[in-house]
Amino acid sequence: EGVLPQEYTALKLKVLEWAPKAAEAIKGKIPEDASVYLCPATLRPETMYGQVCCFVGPALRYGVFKASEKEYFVITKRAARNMAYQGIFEKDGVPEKAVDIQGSDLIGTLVHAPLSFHPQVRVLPMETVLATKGTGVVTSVPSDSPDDYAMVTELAKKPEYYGIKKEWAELEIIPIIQTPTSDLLAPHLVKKLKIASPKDAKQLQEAKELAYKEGFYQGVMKVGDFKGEKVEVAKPKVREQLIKRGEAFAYAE
Ligand code: A2H
Repeated sequence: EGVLPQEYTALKLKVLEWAPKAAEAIKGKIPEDASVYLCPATLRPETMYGQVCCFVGPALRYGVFKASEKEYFVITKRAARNMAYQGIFEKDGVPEKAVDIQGSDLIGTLVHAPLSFHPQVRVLPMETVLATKGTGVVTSVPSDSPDDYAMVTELAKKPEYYGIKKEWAELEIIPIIQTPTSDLLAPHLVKKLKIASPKDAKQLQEAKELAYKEGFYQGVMKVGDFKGEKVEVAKPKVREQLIKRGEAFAYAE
């Protein structure tokens, strides 16, 4: 790990409809007039137009933490502690956990994805989500993230195995960023490096590095308010816009 803190953008994906087990877990424990959000941490806010689902680790434990009277966040306990320390929650001190939830119980929950061409997306499983990084929640942008592309491809291939509906993993992948190589850089690299599944960790690492460099330094926005601008320039602008609208907040670790 580097010495400098990682500056994430934590997105607020509002829960529209809970999966049955999650609904049971939260019943009576959250005020009726409060909103609950899944809060994925991302380094690529400018790609949020391309969200198609939201990943959680099925084996991980999450909490529903009270951010304010009206807002609750679904994140790991570790992230809640960091957020409390960074003054993100209304009340200082130990974060207040309203509910404990197993990642697998969140699968199928319907959330609102800010900026996305697909405003409503499902929570889906990804076994490689780390409990030790970010919030333990990862928003999925298969156009620009090789990990995300490999995972949604796998989910669409074996929906029964993962206990999901096939259509949840089959939302259209829309080009967001044009680079010299492609306007769907992640799918292009996954095919080129012959990555067959999310378990091909070594090739995925390589694809991830290639995609990040080319996307950041040579990418141009194809969509959104900053269409035609370089990714380098658009990234902080999209981030600011999301934060101003109350759809995201700064989170560091
Ligand atoms: B990124 P770094 Cl389009 N476990 O967001 C595994 N991966 C996690 C995670 C966790 N607990 N928390 C965050 N991440 C992912 C978008 C994206 C991302 C794109 C392209 C590349 C990319 C959409 N997914 O990341 O180790 C999140 O995915 C490639 C580095 O802190 C987050 O940004 O550098 C990124 O990893 C943070 O990884």
